[in-house]
Amino acid sequence: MKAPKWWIGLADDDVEGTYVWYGTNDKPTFTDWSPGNPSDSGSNEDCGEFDKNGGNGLQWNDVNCHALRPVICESVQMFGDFDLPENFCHCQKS
Ligand SMILES: [Ca+2]
Ligand SMILES: [Ca+2]
Repeated sequence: MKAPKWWIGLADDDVEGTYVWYGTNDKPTFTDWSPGNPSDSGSNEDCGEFDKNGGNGLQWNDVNCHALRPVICESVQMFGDFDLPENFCHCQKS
């Protein structure tokens, strides 16, 4: 993985402070927020990201949903090693 940060598919844009998985609205059974996060800085951070430099490394941070990040996708099958383009997606709900 080349990018330093990636979307992980968690958001609290429906109910502030309650993070759910994008697409299912299930609450996560595991979290790995970096210290001090989720911080909702500026009352403006509703999407979760992996941060390569976060906390102990690859811990989670909440950030503005309009930030552009590559996305990590759940898959049941490996299709080989490939890189998604930079700025491929963001987690803003439509
Ligand atoms: Ca938030
Ligand atoms: Ca944050």
